[in-house]
Amino acid sequence: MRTPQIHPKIFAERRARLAPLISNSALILPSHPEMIRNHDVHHPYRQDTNLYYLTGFEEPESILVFRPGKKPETVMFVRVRDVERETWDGFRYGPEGVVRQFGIEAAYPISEFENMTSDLLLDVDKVYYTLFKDHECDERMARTLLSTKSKRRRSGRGILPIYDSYPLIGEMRVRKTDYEIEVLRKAGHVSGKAHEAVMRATRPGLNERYLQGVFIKEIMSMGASREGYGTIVAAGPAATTLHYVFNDQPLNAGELLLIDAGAEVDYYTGDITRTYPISGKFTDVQARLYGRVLELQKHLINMVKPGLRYLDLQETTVEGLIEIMIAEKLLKGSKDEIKSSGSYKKYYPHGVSHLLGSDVHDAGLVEVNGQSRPLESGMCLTIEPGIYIPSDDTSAPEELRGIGIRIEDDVLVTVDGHEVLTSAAPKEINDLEAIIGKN
Ligand SMILES: [Mn+2]
Repeated sequence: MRTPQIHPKIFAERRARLAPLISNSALILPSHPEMIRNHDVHHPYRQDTNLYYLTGFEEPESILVFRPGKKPETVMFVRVRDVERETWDGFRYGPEGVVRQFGIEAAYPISEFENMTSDLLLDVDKVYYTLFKDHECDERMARTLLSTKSKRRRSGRGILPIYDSYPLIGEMRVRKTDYEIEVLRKAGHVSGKAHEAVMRATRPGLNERYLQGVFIKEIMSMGASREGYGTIVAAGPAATTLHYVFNDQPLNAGELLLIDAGAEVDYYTGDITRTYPISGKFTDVQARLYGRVLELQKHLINMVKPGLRYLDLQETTVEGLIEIMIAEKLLKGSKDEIKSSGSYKKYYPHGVSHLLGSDVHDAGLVEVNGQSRPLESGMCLTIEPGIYIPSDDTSAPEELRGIGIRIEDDVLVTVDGHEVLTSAAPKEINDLEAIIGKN
Protein backbone atom coordinates (compact mmCIF):
# COMPACT_ATOMS: atom_id res chain seq x y z
CA MET A 1 0.00 0.00 0.00
CA ARG A 2 1.15 3.54 -0.76
CA THR A 3 -0.18 6.93 0.15
CA PRO A 4 0.13 10.14 -1.91
CA GLN A 5 3.18 12.24 -1.02
CA ILE A 6 1.34 15.56 -1.13
CA HIS A 7 -2.09 16.30 0.32
CA PRO A 8 -4.88 16.13 -2.31
CA LYS A 9 -6.22 19.55 -1.25
CA ILE A 10 -3.20 21.22 -2.93
CA PHE A 11 -4.34 19.82 -6.27
CA ALA A 12 -8.04 20.46 -5.62
CA GLU A 13 -7.21 24.14 -5.03
CA ARG A 14 -5.45 24.30 -8.39
CA ARG A 15 -8.42 22.73 -10.18
CA ALA A 16 -10.67 25.25 -8.45
CA ARG A 17 -8.52 28.10 -9.80
CA LEU A 18 -8.62 26.64 -13.31
CA ALA A 19 -12.38 25.96 -13.27
CA PRO A 20 -13.67 29.49 -14.03
CA LEU A 21 -11.28 29.72 -17.00
CA ILE A 22 -12.80 26.68 -18.71
CA SER A 23 -16.52 26.80 -17.96
CA ASN A 24 -18.78 24.68 -20.16
CA SER A 25 -15.71 22.77 -21.25
CA ALA A 26 -13.89 19.55 -20.57
CA LEU A 27 -10.16 19.49 -19.99
CA ILE A 28 -8.57 16.21 -21.02
CA LEU A 29 -5.06 15.67 -19.75
CA PRO A 30 -3.15 12.44 -20.38
CA SER A 31 -0.12 11.13 -18.51
CA HIS A 32 3.35 11.36 -19.96
CA PRO A 33 3.90 8.46 -22.41
CA GLU A 34 5.91 5.61 -20.93
CA MET A 35 9.59 5.64 -21.82
CA ILE A 36 11.05 3.21 -24.29
CA ARG A 37 11.97 0.00 -22.57
CA ASN A 38 15.48 -1.14 -23.20
CA HIS A 39 15.89 -4.91 -22.78
CA ASP A 40 13.07 -4.92 -20.25
CA VAL A 41 14.78 -2.34 -18.08
CA HIS A 42 12.38 0.45 -17.19
CA HIS A 43 13.65 3.98 -17.21
CA PRO A 44 12.59 6.14 -14.28
CA TYR A 45 9.16 7.58 -14.98
CA ARG A 46 8.14 11.17 -14.36
CA GLN A 47 4.53 12.23 -14.66
CA ASP A 48 3.46 14.88 -17.17
CA THR A 49 3.94 18.13 -15.27
CA ASN A 50 0.45 19.50 -15.94
CA LEU A 51 -1.31 16.25 -15.01
CA TYR A 52 0.69 16.11 -11.80
CA TYR A 53 -0.02 19.79 -11.19
CA LEU A 54 -3.77 19.15 -11.25
CA THR A 55 -3.98 15.70 -9.62
CA GLY A 56 -0.77 14.67 -7.83
CA PHE A 57 -1.15 11.30 -9.57
CA GLU A 58 2.14 9.77 -10.73
CA GLU A 59 1.23 6.61 -12.66
CA PRO A 60 1.59 6.23 -16.43
CA GLU A 61 -1.42 5.22 -18.58
CA SER A 62 -3.76 7.64 -16.85
CA ILE A 63 -6.02 10.44 -18.12
CA LEU A 64 -7.87 13.22 -16.29
CA VAL A 65 -11.23 14.47 -17.58
CA PHE A 66 -12.12 17.69 -15.75
CA ARG A 67 -15.55 19.26 -16.33
CA PRO A 68 -16.03 22.24 -14.04
CA GLY A 69 -19.58 22.53 -12.75
CA LYS A 70 -20.72 19.14 -14.10
CA LYS A 71 -21.37 15.93 -12.22
CA PRO A 72 -19.00 14.20 -11.80
CA GLU A 73 -16.56 17.09 -12.11
CA THR A 74 -13.36 15.08 -11.94
CA VAL A 75 -13.01 11.71 -13.65
CA MET A 76 -9.81 9.72 -14.06
CA PHE A 77 -9.03 6.73 -16.22
CA VAL A 78 -6.19 4.67 -14.78
CA ARG A 79 -4.55 1.25 -14.83
CA VAL A 80 -6.50 -1.45 -13.03
CA ARG A 81 -4.96 -3.38 -10.19
CA ASP A 82 -3.22 -6.52 -11.42
CA VAL A 83 -1.41 -8.88 -9.04
CA GLU A 84 0.92 -10.20 -11.71
CA ARG A 85 1.85 -6.82 -13.24
CA GLU A 86 2.26 -5.29 -9.79
CA THR A 87 4.69 -8.07 -8.88
CA TRP A 88 6.87 -6.93 -11.76
CA ASP A 89 6.26 -3.19 -11.92
CA GLY A 90 5.04 -2.24 -8.47
CA PHE A 91 1.96 -0.91 -6.80
CA ARG A 92 -0.99 0.57 -8.67
CA TYR A 93 -3.75 2.58 -7.00
CA GLY A 94 -6.42 1.33 -9.39
CA PRO A 95 -9.69 3.25 -9.88
CA GLU A 96 -10.80 2.62 -6.25
CA GLY A 97 -7.53 3.98 -4.84
CA VAL A 98 -7.73 7.08 -7.03
CA VAL A 99 -11.16 7.96 -5.68
CA ARG A 100 -10.23 7.09 -2.09
CA GLN A 101 -6.84 8.80 -1.90
CA PHE A 102 -6.68 11.57 -4.53
CA GLY A 103 -9.99 13.33 -4.03
CA ILE A 104 -11.17 12.42 -7.54
CA GLU A 105 -14.94 11.94 -7.83
CA ALA A 106 -15.01 8.99 -10.23
CA ALA A 107 -12.36 6.70 -11.71
CA TYR A 108 -12.49 3.89 -14.23
CA PRO A 109 -10.14 1.49 -16.03
CA ILE A 110 -8.09 3.18 -18.75
CA SER A 111 -9.62 0.74 -21.26
CA GLU A 112 -12.99 2.51 -20.72
CA PHE A 113 -11.65 5.92 -21.74
CA GLU A 114 -13.14 6.27 -25.25
CA ASN A 115 -16.51 4.79 -24.46
CA MET A 116 -17.12 6.75 -21.27
CA THR A 117 -15.51 10.01 -22.27
CA SER A 118 -17.66 10.28 -25.40
CA ASP A 119 -20.61 10.44 -22.97
CA LEU A 120 -18.86 12.88 -20.64
CA LEU A 121 -18.48 15.26 -23.59
CA LEU A 122 -22.16 15.26 -24.54
CA ASP A 123 -22.97 18.42 -22.59
CA VAL A 124 -19.86 20.55 -23.06
CA ASP A 125 -19.18 23.20 -25.72
CA LYS A 126 -15.49 22.68 -26.20
CA VAL A 127 -12.58 20.51 -25.26
CA TYR A 128 -9.18 21.51 -23.92
CA TYR A 129 -6.60 19.00 -25.11
CA THR A 130 -3.01 19.38 -26.29
CA LEU A 131 -2.31 17.66 -29.60
CA PHE A 132 0.97 16.14 -30.84
CA LYS A 133 2.37 15.12 -27.48
CA ASP A 134 1.32 11.49 -27.71
CA HIS A 135 0.26 10.15 -31.10
CA GLU A 136 -1.61 7.19 -29.65
CA CYS A 137 -3.62 9.39 -27.32
CA ASP A 138 -4.39 11.81 -30.18
CA GLU A 139 -5.98 8.92 -32.07
CA ARG A 140 -8.06 7.92 -29.06
CA MET A 141 -9.19 11.52 -28.73
CA ALA A 142 -10.17 11.67 -32.40
CA ARG A 143 -12.28 8.50 -32.05
CA THR A 144 -13.82 9.83 -28.83
CA LEU A 145 -14.81 13.13 -30.44
CA LEU A 146 -16.27 11.32 -33.43
CA SER A 147 -18.27 9.11 -31.14
CA THR A 148 -19.59 12.14 -29.18
CA LYS A 149 -20.61 13.74 -32.46
CA SER A 150 -22.58 10.71 -33.56
CA LYS A 151 -24.17 10.32 -30.12
CA ARG A 152 -25.58 13.85 -30.30
CA ARG A 153 -26.34 13.78 -34.00
CA ARG A 154 -29.75 15.33 -33.70
CA SER A 155 -28.30 18.40 -32.03
CA GLY A 156 -26.96 19.45 -35.43
CA ARG A 157 -23.57 20.23 -33.95
CA GLY A 158 -20.34 18.93 -35.41
CA ILE A 159 -17.12 17.79 -33.82
CA LEU A 160 -16.38 19.68 -30.62
CA PRO A 161 -13.73 22.37 -31.07
CA ILE A 162 -10.36 21.66 -29.47
CA TYR A 163 -8.37 24.31 -27.61
CA ASP A 164 -4.85 23.97 -26.30
CA SER A 165 -4.85 23.79 -22.51
CA TYR A 166 -1.15 24.57 -22.14
CA PRO A 167 -1.33 28.36 -22.32
CA LEU A 168 -4.04 28.38 -19.63
CA ILE A 169 -2.27 26.06 -17.23
CA GLY A 170 1.07 27.67 -18.08
CA GLU A 171 -0.27 31.06 -17.04
CA MET A 172 -1.49 29.58 -13.76
CA ARG A 173 2.00 28.23 -13.10
CA VAL A 174 3.79 31.57 -13.69
CA ARG A 175 3.12 33.19 -10.31
CA LYS A 176 3.93 30.75 -7.57
CA THR A 177 1.66 30.21 -4.58
CA ASP A 178 2.97 30.21 -1.01
CA TYR A 179 3.07 26.41 -1.12
CA GLU A 180 5.05 26.42 -4.37
CA ILE A 181 7.47 29.03 -3.00
CA GLU A 182 8.14 26.83 0.05
CA VAL A 183 8.95 23.85 -2.16
CA LEU A 184 11.09 25.97 -4.51
CA ARG A 185 13.03 27.27 -1.49
CA LYS A 186 13.74 23.72 -0.47
CA ALA A 187 14.74 22.70 -4.01
CA GLY A 188 17.10 25.70 -4.16
CA HIS A 189 18.58 24.94 -0.78
CA VAL A 190 19.07 21.22 -1.45
CA SER A 191 20.64 22.03 -4.83
CA GLY A 192 22.95 24.59 -3.22
CA LYS A 193 24.08 22.29 -0.41
CA ALA A 194 24.77 19.53 -2.94
CA HIS A 195 26.89 21.93 -5.02
CA GLU A 196 28.87 22.72 -1.88
CA ALA A 197 29.44 19.00 -1.25
CA VAL A 198 30.60 18.56 -4.85
CA MET A 199 33.06 21.45 -4.40
CA ARG A 200 34.48 19.74 -1.32
CA ALA A 201 34.83 16.48 -3.25
CA THR A 202 36.54 18.07 -6.27
CA ARG A 203 40.20 17.24 -6.86
CA PRO A 204 42.45 16.56 -9.86
CA GLY A 205 42.46 13.00 -11.18
CA LEU A 206 38.81 12.27 -10.51
CA ASN A 207 36.35 11.77 -13.34
CA GLU A 208 33.51 14.19 -14.12
CA ARG A 209 31.13 11.30 -13.52
CA TYR A 210 32.34 10.89 -9.96
CA LEU A 211 31.17 14.41 -9.16
CA GLN A 212 27.79 13.75 -10.75
CA GLY A 213 27.54 10.76 -8.42
CA VAL A 214 28.36 12.95 -5.41
CA PHE A 215 25.67 15.42 -6.49
CA ILE A 216 23.02 12.69 -6.83
CA LYS A 217 23.95 11.11 -3.49
CA GLU A 218 23.69 14.46 -1.73
CA ILE A 219 20.37 15.56 -3.21
CA MET A 220 18.71 12.19 -2.65
CA SER A 221 19.93 12.06 0.94
CA MET A 222 18.25 15.46 1.46
CA GLY A 223 14.91 14.27 0.09
CA ALA A 224 15.08 15.12 -3.62
CA SER A 225 13.37 12.75 -6.05
CA ARG A 226 15.82 13.13 -8.89
CA GLU A 227 18.02 15.52 -10.83
CA GLY A 228 15.88 18.34 -12.21
CA TYR A 229 17.47 18.03 -15.68
CA GLY A 230 20.50 16.50 -17.35
CA THR A 231 23.44 17.41 -15.10
CA ILE A 232 26.43 19.02 -16.81
CA VAL A 233 29.84 18.36 -15.27
CA ALA A 234 32.31 19.93 -17.70
CA ALA A 235 36.01 20.10 -16.93
CA GLY A 236 38.33 22.46 -18.81
CA PRO A 237 37.40 23.20 -22.45
CA ALA A 238 34.25 21.03 -22.24
CA ALA A 239 32.73 23.99 -20.36
CA THR A 240 32.57 25.85 -23.68
CA THR A 241 30.02 23.27 -24.93
CA LEU A 242 26.70 24.61 -23.64
CA HIS A 243 24.85 21.31 -23.44
CA TYR A 244 27.76 19.03 -22.64
CA VAL A 245 26.32 15.59 -21.91
CA PHE A 246 29.22 13.16 -21.72
CA ASN A 247 30.39 13.81 -18.13
CA ASP A 248 33.10 11.17 -18.56
CA GLN A 249 36.44 12.99 -18.71
CA PRO A 250 39.18 13.33 -16.11
CA LEU A 251 39.55 16.49 -14.03
CA ASN A 252 42.90 18.11 -14.78
CA ALA A 253 44.82 20.29 -12.36
CA GLY A 254 44.89 23.94 -13.37
CA GLU A 255 41.60 23.85 -15.29
CA LEU A 256 38.20 25.19 -14.36
CA LEU A 257 35.18 23.00 -13.73
CA LEU A 258 31.68 24.08 -14.77
CA ILE A 259 28.83 22.23 -13.11
CA ASP A 260 25.19 22.92 -13.97
CA ALA A 261 22.96 20.78 -11.77
CA GLY A 262 19.71 21.01 -9.84
CA ALA A 263 17.64 18.91 -7.46
CA GLU A 264 13.97 18.19 -8.01
CA VAL A 265 11.94 18.19 -4.80
CA ASP A 266 8.23 17.33 -4.97
CA TYR A 267 8.09 18.28 -8.67
CA TYR A 268 9.89 21.63 -8.27
CA THR A 269 13.47 22.02 -9.36
CA GLY A 270 16.54 24.06 -8.55
CA ASP A 271 18.90 25.13 -11.33
CA ILE A 272 22.41 26.19 -10.35
CA THR A 273 25.65 26.62 -12.26
CA ARG A 274 29.00 27.12 -10.58
CA THR A 275 32.46 27.44 -12.11
CA TYR A 276 35.61 26.99 -10.03
CA PRO A 277 39.19 25.72 -10.20
CA ILE A 278 39.75 21.98 -10.00
CA SER A 279 42.95 22.43 -7.96
CA GLY A 280 41.24 24.75 -5.49
CA LYS A 281 43.03 27.97 -6.45
CA PHE A 282 42.10 30.33 -9.33
CA THR A 283 44.99 31.37 -11.57
CA ASP A 284 45.28 35.14 -12.04
CA VAL A 285 43.66 34.95 -15.46
CA GLN A 286 40.82 32.71 -14.24
CA ALA A 287 40.21 34.93 -11.21
CA ARG A 288 40.12 38.06 -13.36
CA LEU A 289 37.57 36.72 -15.84
CA TYR A 290 35.51 34.92 -13.20
CA GLY A 291 35.43 38.04 -11.04
CA ARG A 292 34.06 40.07 -13.92
CA VAL A 293 31.28 37.60 -14.70
CA LEU A 294 30.43 37.35 -10.99
CA GLU A 295 30.19 41.10 -10.62
CA LEU A 296 27.81 41.25 -13.59
CA GLN A 297 25.74 38.34 -12.25
CA LYS A 298 25.29 40.03 -8.88
CA HIS A 299 24.34 43.28 -10.58
CA LEU A 300 21.69 41.44 -12.62
CA ILE A 301 20.28 39.76 -9.50
CA ASN A 302 20.04 43.14 -7.79
CA MET A 303 17.95 44.46 -10.68
CA VAL A 304 15.22 41.86 -10.09
CA LYS A 305 11.98 43.34 -8.77
CA PRO A 306 8.37 43.64 -9.95
CA GLY A 307 8.08 45.69 -13.12
CA LEU A 308 11.51 44.84 -14.53
CA ARG A 309 11.14 43.57 -18.08
CA TYR A 310 12.81 40.40 -19.30
CA LEU A 311 14.24 42.41 -22.16
CA ASP A 312 15.99 44.81 -19.76
CA LEU A 313 17.74 41.90 -18.07
CA GLN A 314 18.93 40.54 -21.40
CA GLU A 315 20.11 43.96 -22.63
CA THR A 316 22.04 44.64 -19.44
CA THR A 317 23.63 41.21 -19.71
CA VAL A 318 24.68 41.72 -23.31
CA GLU A 319 26.12 45.16 -22.57
CA GLY A 320 27.97 43.93 -19.49
CA LEU A 321 29.43 40.97 -21.32
CA ILE A 322 30.49 43.11 -24.28
CA GLU A 323 32.39 45.36 -21.86
CA ILE A 324 34.12 42.27 -20.51
CA MET A 325 34.90 41.04 -24.03
CA ILE A 326 36.44 44.40 -24.96
CA ALA A 327 38.45 44.59 -21.73
CA GLU A 328 39.70 41.03 -22.28
CA LYS A 329 40.64 41.81 -25.91
CA LEU A 330 38.27 39.17 -27.25
CA LEU A 331 36.52 41.67 -29.52
CA LYS A 332 37.55 44.94 -31.11
CA GLY A 333 35.35 47.91 -31.86
CA SER A 334 32.82 49.98 -29.95
CA LYS A 335 30.16 48.58 -27.67
CA ASP A 336 27.39 49.74 -30.01
CA GLU A 337 28.99 48.18 -33.09
CA ILE A 338 29.48 44.88 -31.33
CA LYS A 339 25.94 44.94 -30.00
CA SER A 340 24.28 45.72 -33.33
CA SER A 341 26.42 43.28 -35.31
CA GLY A 342 25.75 40.49 -32.79
CA SER A 343 29.41 39.46 -32.88
CA TYR A 344 29.32 38.95 -29.08
CA LYS A 345 27.21 35.84 -29.67
CA LYS A 346 30.41 34.02 -30.55
CA TYR A 347 31.23 34.05 -26.82
CA TYR A 348 27.74 34.35 -25.33
CA PRO A 349 25.03 32.67 -27.41
CA HIS A 350 22.23 32.09 -24.87
CA GLY A 351 19.59 33.95 -22.88
CA VAL A 352 20.34 35.18 -19.38
CA SER A 353 17.22 33.80 -17.78
CA HIS A 354 14.29 31.45 -17.96
CA LEU A 355 11.30 30.87 -15.74
CA LEU A 356 11.75 28.10 -13.21
CA GLY A 357 9.26 25.85 -11.47
CA SER A 358 7.99 22.33 -12.02
CA ASP A 359 9.89 22.25 -15.29
CA VAL A 360 13.41 23.58 -15.42
CA HIS A 361 12.38 25.76 -18.35
CA ASP A 362 9.02 26.42 -16.83
CA ALA A 363 5.68 27.03 -18.49
CA GLY A 364 4.48 30.56 -19.08
CA LEU A 365 5.21 33.44 -21.38
CA VAL A 366 7.95 36.05 -21.04
CA GLU A 367 6.55 37.93 -24.02
CA VAL A 368 2.92 38.99 -24.24
CA ASN A 369 1.52 40.44 -27.49
CA GLY A 370 5.04 40.93 -28.76
CA GLN A 371 6.02 42.95 -25.68
CA SER A 372 8.57 41.85 -23.11
CA ARG A 373 6.67 40.95 -19.97
CA PRO A 374 7.32 42.82 -16.72
CA LEU A 375 8.22 40.63 -13.75
CA GLU A 376 5.57 40.14 -11.07
CA SER A 377 5.92 38.98 -7.49
CA GLY A 378 5.70 35.21 -7.25
CA MET A 379 7.61 34.62 -10.47
CA CYS A 380 10.75 32.54 -10.17
CA LEU A 381 13.57 32.85 -12.68
CA THR A 382 17.23 32.03 -13.20
CA ILE A 383 19.99 34.61 -13.63
CA GLU A 384 22.81 33.01 -15.60
CA PRO A 385 25.30 35.11 -17.55
CA GLY A 386 28.24 33.26 -19.07
CA ILE A 387 31.23 33.56 -21.36
CA TYR A 388 32.71 30.75 -23.43
CA ILE A 389 35.97 30.93 -25.37
CA PRO A 390 36.52 27.90 -27.64
CA SER A 391 39.95 26.30 -27.28
CA ASP A 392 40.54 26.52 -31.06
CA ASP A 393 39.66 30.22 -31.29
CA THR A 394 42.98 31.62 -32.51
CA SER A 395 41.55 35.16 -32.53
CA ALA A 396 41.23 35.08 -28.73
CA PRO A 397 44.17 35.81 -26.40
CA GLU A 398 45.89 32.49 -25.81
CA GLU A 399 45.48 32.68 -22.03
CA LEU A 400 41.68 32.68 -22.41
CA ARG A 401 41.25 29.84 -24.89
CA GLY A 402 39.29 26.87 -23.57
CA ILE A 403 37.75 28.77 -20.66
CA GLY A 404 34.00 28.56 -20.10
CA ILE A 405 32.36 30.36 -17.19
CA ARG A 406 28.71 30.49 -16.20
CA ILE A 407 27.27 31.51 -12.84
CA GLU A 408 23.60 30.75 -12.26
CA ASP A 409 21.24 31.33 -9.35
CA ASP A 410 17.50 31.00 -8.85
CA VAL A 411 15.67 34.17 -7.90
CA LEU A 412 12.13 34.66 -6.63
CA VAL A 413 10.48 37.98 -7.39
CA THR A 414 8.99 39.34 -4.15
CA VAL A 415 6.61 42.26 -3.55
CA ASP A 416 9.42 44.77 -3.18
CA GLY A 417 12.44 43.06 -4.70
CA HIS A 418 13.75 39.54 -4.80
CA GLU A 419 14.93 36.56 -2.80
CA VAL A 420 17.85 34.40 -3.94
CA LEU A 421 16.86 30.76 -3.41
CA THR A 422 20.27 29.25 -4.09
CA SER A 423 22.60 31.15 -1.80
CA ALA A 424 23.66 27.86 -0.15
CA ALA A 425 26.01 27.34 -3.12
CA PRO A 426 29.16 29.45 -2.60
CA LYS A 427 30.31 31.66 -5.48
CA GLU A 428 32.72 34.23 -4.03
CA ILE A 429 36.34 33.47 -4.90
CA ASN A 430 37.45 33.34 -1.25
CA ASP A 431 34.57 31.08 -0.23
CA LEU A 432 35.24 28.71 -3.12
CA GLU A 433 38.97 28.50 -2.48
CA ALA A 434 38.30 27.77 1.18
CA ILE A 435 36.34 24.59 0.49
CA ILE A 436 37.32 23.07 -2.86
CA GLY A 437 38.87 19.64 -2.25
CA LYS A 438 38.32 19.85 1.50
CA ASN A 439 35.88 17.18 2.60
MN1 LIG B 1 19.22 27.39 -16.25
